[in-house]
Amino acid sequence: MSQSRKEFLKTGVAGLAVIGTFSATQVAAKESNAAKKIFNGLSSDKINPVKPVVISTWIHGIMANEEAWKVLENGGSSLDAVELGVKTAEADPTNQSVGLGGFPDREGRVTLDACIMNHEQQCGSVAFLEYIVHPITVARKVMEETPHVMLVGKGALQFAEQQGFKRENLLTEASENAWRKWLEDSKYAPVINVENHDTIGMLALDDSGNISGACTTSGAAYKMHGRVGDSPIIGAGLYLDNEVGGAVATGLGEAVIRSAGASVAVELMRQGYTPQQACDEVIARIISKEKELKSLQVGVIALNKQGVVGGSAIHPGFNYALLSKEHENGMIDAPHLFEEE
Ligand code: SD4
Repeated sequence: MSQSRKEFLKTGVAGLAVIGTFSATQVAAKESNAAKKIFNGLSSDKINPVKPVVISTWIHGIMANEEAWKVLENGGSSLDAVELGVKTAEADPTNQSVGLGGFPDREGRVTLDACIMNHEQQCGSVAFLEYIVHPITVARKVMEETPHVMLVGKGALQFAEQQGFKRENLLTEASENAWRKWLEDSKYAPVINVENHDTIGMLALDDSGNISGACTTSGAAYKMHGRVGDSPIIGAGLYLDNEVGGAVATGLGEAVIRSAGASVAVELMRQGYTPQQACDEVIARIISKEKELKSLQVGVIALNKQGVVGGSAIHPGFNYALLSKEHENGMIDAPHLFEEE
């Protein structure tokens, strides 16, 4: 990317969002900022669902939203909704980026990352967890049954087994075959928008007006053994504050961690940004700081207390599923902020 393009992003999209205190006029000015004109695709600022509402990343979000809706439409909690919702992707062996059937690391081992957060700012997380189909449920157990937030590796597995989870082989034939093929070159080059599904991140606002979020993944395919991405890191892959809203990220976790993606989105919403603007700003900052943008994809989605949603990405191809009382379960193409020259 040329310097001028970077500068534009800094002073255009990113420039409108320097963290600080904004007057009402400044906040209003952001609404009509010319920078928004560069957005491609549907601006989800236009969509104003009423509660309950659920959003989740990628096409597997459709099935996940449906599951979450069974809880939400009966007045259930957003926490139950997001846990049940993302479990659909974890259990699906054909989904090679989450849970069972996930692509392994370079040693052929499937290691999972997940976290969950509720409206009381409670959270639980597991990382580098092997053999357990539903890391999100283990993460919830960490939140509810331990004094800790995060357990990793062997300790997380030990805890899961103590909680009654059974060990299973998560490496399906299809993922093993893909890994064996990868071994021929052994080149670590994450492909963006893998088959249009990647990490599943979900946010829900329930009838009581409470927000929860969940994020779960098998991480980057063929990563180094022991690598942990953004998905189990509260503040990077997921963050929420029930006074404001929540955000989840997908894509290359290293870039999301470096930008504290989800927590920045929430802080921007606290200062008056719409969910769409907050997501755009997080993506713009990543674009302005990361060097290798061609092969770097990050997508962020956000939901605020009013049930307004937003989503944004570096490259085209990122979408998210939205379901609410007023919006049939369907995909929204997120605008992308990076244009190759
Ligand atoms: C991660 N955000 O572990 C997750 C998923 C991923 O390429 O790897 N996407 O970084």
